Order: sequence, then C-alpha cells, then structure tokens
Amino acid sequence: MADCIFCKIASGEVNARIVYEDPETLAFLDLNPQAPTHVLIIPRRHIGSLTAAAEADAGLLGRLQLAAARTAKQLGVEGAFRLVTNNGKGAGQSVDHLHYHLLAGRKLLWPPG
Ligand code: DGP
Repeated sequence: MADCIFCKIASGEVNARIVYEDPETLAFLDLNPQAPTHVLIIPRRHIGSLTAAAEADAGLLGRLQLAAARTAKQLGVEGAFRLVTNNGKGAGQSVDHLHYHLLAGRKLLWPPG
C-alpha cells in the first residue's frame, strides 16, 4: 500500500528500530512507547486489521505470535509481557496495517483502559 507507513517501514523506505525480522514478519520499536519495552509486530504484507485477515492468512497470524514470543525472549521480557491488537478506530487503531503491541517492563493493569 503506497500510503501505508508500516508498509514503508517493511520495505525499508522509512527507518525504524528493528528488533526482529523474518521473511514474513517484522518487529520494531514503537515511536510513542507506552512501556519501557514497546514493540510493534507486523506482517510485511499489508493486512488492514485482524478482521481484514482471511482464512488463507491463518499461518501468517500464527507466525506473528511466534515472532512476538521470539522478540520477547530476545529482549529478556518473556516472563511478563502483554500482546494486544487494537482493531478498529473505536478500539484505538490509528495505523491501518495489522500490528500487535508487545508491552513489558512495567506493571500492566487489568482490565486495560
Ligand atoms: P495503534 O494506535 O494501535 O494503531 O498503534 C499504532 C502505533 O504505531 C502507535 O503506538 C504509534 C506507532 N507508530 C505510528 N507511526 C509510527 C512510525 O512511523 N514509526 C514507528 N516506529 N511507530 C509508529
């Protein structure tokens, strides 16, 4: 998607602090961190949101979660982290490219606000 900031990060056109990558997924530091560790995990291919994912994306969705777990281990936060996606504007989604937030390094309240 030409005007998608996360597609531009995935293609290397826009810089980001990448902490994990494989052929299908990418993890990079959030520009506006909400916790000491705040990483975004995205598919390289554009999918607008979780509800935009198709049956054929099932494998990719699983690999995104494995990428998140690997990233958590790499950053030493595998014992306590939260993985969350905001789906839709009403839930706080501001970038229309599927992404999971990996948050760690502080007390994480439940329920989230
Ligand atoms: P959400 O509100 O759930 O759609 O989360 C989008 C996140 O993306 C938000 O926490 C800020 C982050 N973000 C937006 N633009 C950029 C960018 O250009 N670079 C990086 N690293 N993060 C970005």
